[in-house]
Amino acid sequence: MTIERTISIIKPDAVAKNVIGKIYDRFESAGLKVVAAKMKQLSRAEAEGFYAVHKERPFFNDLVNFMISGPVMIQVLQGENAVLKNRELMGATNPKEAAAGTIRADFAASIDANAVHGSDSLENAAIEIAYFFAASEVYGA
Ligand code: RTP
Ligand code: MG
Repeated sequence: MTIERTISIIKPDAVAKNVIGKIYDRFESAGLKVVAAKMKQLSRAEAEGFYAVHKERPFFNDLVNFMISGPVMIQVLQGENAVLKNRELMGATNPKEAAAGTIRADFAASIDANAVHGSDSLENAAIEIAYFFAASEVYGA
């Protein structure tokens, strides 16, 4: 059994749709625990830094503009295989391809406005947690 931590971000579209609680229910029902959380309006520099890995991609500007279009809800999820479990709960990047019952299938409108972000590896999870939270702000045992 591997207890991991991962970053989840509820993106501006899902915050605006008022489905933070419904998305938290997916995490909790799957055995993932919220051990840190903050609502935040990202600055352009924060969003560019967070998605720096994509900075040469054609969709980078649209992605950054979308991520700063309203507040996001950022949380650290802790639990068994948290990184992969969160990605499974999220569903495919393009909601049209996301499996039925996943967060993106149920709450996302398009590949740009796709409701949630999740760390894609344990290594990136550690980097992303440190990007948004001080160690003292994470409450998992
Ligand atoms: P995320 O990082 O937000 O959790 O999404 P992801 O891993 O499923 O997808 P990723 O490849 O990391 O892409 C980051 C975000 O960029 C937008 N995107 N647009 N138009 C396109 O082809 C395209 N590809 C990616 C999506 O909004 C995606 O969530
Ligand atoms: Mg990604």
